[in-house]
Amino acid sequence: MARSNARLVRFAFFALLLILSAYILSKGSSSSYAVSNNSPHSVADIKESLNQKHGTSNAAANSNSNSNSNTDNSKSIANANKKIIAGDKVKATFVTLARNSDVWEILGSIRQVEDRFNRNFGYDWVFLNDEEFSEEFKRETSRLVSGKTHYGLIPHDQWSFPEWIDTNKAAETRERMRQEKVIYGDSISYRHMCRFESGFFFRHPLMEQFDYYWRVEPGVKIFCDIDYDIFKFMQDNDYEYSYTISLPEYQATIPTLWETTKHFLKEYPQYLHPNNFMDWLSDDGGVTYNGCHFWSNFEIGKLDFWRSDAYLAYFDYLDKAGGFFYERWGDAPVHSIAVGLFMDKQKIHFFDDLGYYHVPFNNCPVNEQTRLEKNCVCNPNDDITFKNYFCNNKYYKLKGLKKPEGWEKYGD
Ligand SMILES: Nc1nc2c(ncn2[C@@H]2O[C@H](COP(=O)(O)OP(=O)(O)OP(=O)(O)O)[C@@H](O)[C@H]2O)c(=O)[nH]1
Ligand SMILES: [Mg+2]
Repeated sequence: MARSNARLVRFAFFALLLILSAYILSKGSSSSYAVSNNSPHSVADIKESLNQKHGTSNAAANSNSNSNSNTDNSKSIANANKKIIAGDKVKATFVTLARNSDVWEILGSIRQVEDRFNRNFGYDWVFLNDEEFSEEFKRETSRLVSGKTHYGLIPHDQWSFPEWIDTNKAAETRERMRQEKVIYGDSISYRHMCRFESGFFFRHPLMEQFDYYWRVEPGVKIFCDIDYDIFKFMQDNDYEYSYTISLPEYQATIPTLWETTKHFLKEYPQYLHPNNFMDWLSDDGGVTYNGCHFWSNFEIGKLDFWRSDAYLAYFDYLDKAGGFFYERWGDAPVHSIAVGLFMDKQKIHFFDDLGYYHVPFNNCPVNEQTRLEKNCVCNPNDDITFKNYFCNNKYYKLKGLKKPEGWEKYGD
C-alpha cells in the first residue's frame, strides 16, 4: 500500500513537471510571425498575457504625473498612465514601410521603441513593402516586437506610375532635378514611397483593424522613457495628429503643390475646417505656402483622419495633378497641409517629452526636469525645437503654448 502510494506521488510529480515544461515552452514562442501577405497572423495570441502583465508592471509608472511646462502636454498624461487592464488597450499599431535591405537599420529603431515604450504595452507592428518580405526580415524583426507582427505586400497599382502620368515628362523632371542636385530628385522609388505614404498606407488591409498608428522609420532614435500609454494619451485628449520635429520644405520639390491645393479648396470649400491651422502654413493668409511641415518620419495619428472624405478627395486631386511624379511632392508637406486645413487645430499635438532623432535633426527636451524624470540620453544643445529655421516657434505662438523653462538658451 505504502509502495503504491509512493508510486502515485512520483507519477503526480512527473506529470506536474511535464505540464510546467509545456507551459514554459508555449510562453517562449509568443513573438513568432506568420508568412501571410494581407491577413493578420497570430501564431500565438499573446494579447491576453500581455494585458495581464501590464496590470502589474504599469502600476509602478503611476508616480509620473508630469511636470512639463508645456501646458498642452500636461493635459492628461495622468489618465493615460493608469494601469492597463485587459480590454483597455487602444486599437493601435506601429507601421513601418521598409525594404528587405533596411532590416538591420530597422532593428535599431524597434529596439529603441520597445525599450522606451512598447515592452510595457505590447502594441502590434505592421511592416509594409513593395516586394515580399524576406524570411530574414521577418525573423529578425519579429523577435524584437513585443506585440504581434504583420507583414504586408503593397498592391502594384499603389507603387507604380498611374495610367494618367506621362512617363516621359516625369523622366524629364528627374533629369532636371538630378542636374540641380535636388535631394532624391532623380529617384523613381522615392516618388513611389512619397505617393504611397501620402495616399495608401492607411488603406492597406492590415491597417483596417486599427484606429491609431505610430510611424517608425529605420535608423531613428527615441531618447526618453515613454512611461504612459501614448496611444491612450492621444485618444483621451482627442488628438488626431502629433509630431516631434517641424521644418520648411525645399520649395524646389513642390513648385505647384500650393496652387493645386488652392484649386482644390475652391472646388471643395466645405472641407476647410473652421478652426484650421492655415496661419501655420502660410504667412500671408493663404496666398503662399511657407513650406512648414511636420516631419512625417515620426507621426502618431488617428487613421480615421486619412480615411475621411476630405483627405481622400484631396489625395485624389493631388494624384491626378501628377505632382508626385512631375515634381517631387513629399508625403510630409502633403500630410501637413491636409492636417493644417481639414483638421481642428486643437487636435494637433507636439511631443516635447519623447526625444527623437532622424538624421540630421534632434528633438531633445530642453527642460532639465523632463530629461531627469524620463531618463533621456540626449544633449539639449542639439535640440532644434526653438531654432529660428524650424517651425516650432510659430507653432507655440499660434497655439498660445507656454515654452519650457530656459528655452531661450537653446534658441538662436
Ligand atoms: N519598401 C520600400 N520602402 C522604402 C523604399 N524607399 C524608401 N522606403 C521606406 O520609406 C521610408 C522613407 O524613406 P527614407 O529613405 O527614409 O526617406 P527620407 O526619410 O526622406 O530620407 P533619409 O534621410 O534617407 O532617411 C523609410 O521607412 C524607408 O525604409 C522602397 O523603395 N521600398
Ligand atoms: Mg528616413
